[in-house]
Amino acid sequence: MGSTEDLDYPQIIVQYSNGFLISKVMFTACELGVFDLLLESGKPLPSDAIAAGLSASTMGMKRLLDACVGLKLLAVEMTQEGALYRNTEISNVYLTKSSPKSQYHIMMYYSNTVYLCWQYLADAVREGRNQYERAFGVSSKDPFGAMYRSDEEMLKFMAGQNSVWSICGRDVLAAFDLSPFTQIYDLGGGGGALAQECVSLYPNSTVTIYDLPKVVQVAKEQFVSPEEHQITFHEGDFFNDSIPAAELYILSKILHDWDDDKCKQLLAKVYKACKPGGGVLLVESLLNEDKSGPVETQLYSMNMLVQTEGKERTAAEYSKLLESAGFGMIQVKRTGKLYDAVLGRK
Ligand code: ASE
Repeated sequence: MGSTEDLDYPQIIVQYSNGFLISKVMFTACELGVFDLLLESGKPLPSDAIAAGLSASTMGMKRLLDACVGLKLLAVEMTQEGALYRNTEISNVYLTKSSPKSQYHIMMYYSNTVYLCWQYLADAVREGRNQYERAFGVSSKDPFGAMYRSDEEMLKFMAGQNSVWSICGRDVLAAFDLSPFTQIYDLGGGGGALAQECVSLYPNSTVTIYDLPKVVQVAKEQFVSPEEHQITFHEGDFFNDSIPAAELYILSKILHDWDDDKCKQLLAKVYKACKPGGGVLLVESLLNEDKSGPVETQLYSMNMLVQTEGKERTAAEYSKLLESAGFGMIQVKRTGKLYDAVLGRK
């Protein structure tokens, strides 16, 4: 890291300029299956074997592998037969498709969808709205209509959103003792990875995933096993359809998709449905009160600008939204990871 006083050589400007090159190298190695092949092989491999195994050019693959070594995503050892490449520990755990902690799907979503929206970041800032029309030629009026413009896009989004809970799910659910709440609704629960973390952490709970009919259908078919008896489903649109009574509602990365008016509307509806003594758990990435950081959250807020109608907020902003809907006894827990937790009670 360059110091900010270093005006002779602007290390930080160079580093930020190259940031997207770093992302694309990692995304591409994932997409081509480099880490999967090296995991399956069980032994270090030369670049030509990796190239052949992945139907890539030897020259292109060699360059990609060397860049991955520079990024510490691969290790290389020199032998008489030449360079042999292997995964680092972190790549085995997070970059292979089959690992339970795999971040592969979120990276594919970033690389192939988010990336294209960011092409129009300047337009998003100028106009103050998302860029689906420019990026994909679909109306930006209904952001989830645009995000789910095809079954394939919806599946990619659901798989991507699921992957974050393998690294943050336990922390956000353990931030508060949720064991008094046994009847839980996960509004916009998507692929159900957070619901699965929830029933494993709270064995006496049942979680109902409330989401759009086509999301629920895919969740049942591809993400949640029918053997998972603590998880049930409810098909609906939480803005336009009724929300059943429950003890706890989880809104995980939901409010950040919407403006304050829509958030208040949804929270008022949740408050009405909520049983007395029940509550609502917001799972979001919290900005500092002066919005000075964390930088990941600031960047996510830029992404909400290009992709949704929402933004990332501070704990005080979420508390105000909760209070305006009637919730009280608001508690905030920062986890130190990407996502934090805010609990309000009825
Ligand atoms: C949403 C979450 C995301 C809507 C669109 C999204 C994410 C990416 N696109 O609710 C996950 C968070 N990551 C970023 C970059 O914002």
